[in-house]
Amino acid sequence: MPDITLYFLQASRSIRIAWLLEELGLDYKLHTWDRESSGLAPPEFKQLCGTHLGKAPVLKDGRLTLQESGAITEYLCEQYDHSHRLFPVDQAQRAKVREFVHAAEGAFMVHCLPSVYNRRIDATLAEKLAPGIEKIVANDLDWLEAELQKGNGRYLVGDHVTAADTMVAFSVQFIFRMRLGPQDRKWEGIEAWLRNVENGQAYQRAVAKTGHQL
Ligand SMILES: N[C@@H](CCC(=O)N[C@@H](CS)C(=O)NCC(=O)O)C(=O)O
Repeated sequence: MPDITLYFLQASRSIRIAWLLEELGLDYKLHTWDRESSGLAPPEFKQLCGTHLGKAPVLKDGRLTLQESGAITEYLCEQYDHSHRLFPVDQAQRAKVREFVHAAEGAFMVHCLPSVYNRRIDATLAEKLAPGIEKIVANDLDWLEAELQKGNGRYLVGDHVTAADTMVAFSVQFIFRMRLGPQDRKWEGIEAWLRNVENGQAYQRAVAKTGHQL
């Protein structure tokens, strides 16, 4: 039996990994931490998680300690997705899933986070730069909307949850919750997809176990 522990920070990307572990039907120990009032993870998290960066999520599997939600996702799928449900074998589908796994951080989060940092540093500057950043974020959301229109609209790739959904959902929830895109636009396909995956049993179990709330 694997000896897996998830170091989970509230209101964070950690939900991606709790959800994936539930999708994979794996047993895992869960350590949850609330954020400090600064928004940062508490010092105990940083001491215990065993990484230099001290960012969540962190996964331990036996003697392996891993950070970066995308890398953790790929590791868990390689190790435990024996039926290749989360990372399909079909080459084209697998490539699309990998594209989304990377885009979750490398496009969606990279493009919206400057606004979050600007808000923390200087409200006036944040307001000045927001329209430019919103355009880039809107372009990412337009891409996602178009991808959903090409498929069944319920999942990003194929006809069931894959690692694409478990990675990208948080990015989009974060963009909507923090109002990082233009507020005069709506992405109905994305909203319907989010409702669908959020209603999934594994996602619901992950939320119930961790207390995740954004
Ligand atoms: N690219 C990393 C980002 C990790 C990250 O920035 N985590 C945030 C939470 S979403 C965090 O730990 N923030 C608290 C802190 O920096 O103390 C990943 O995908 O795991």
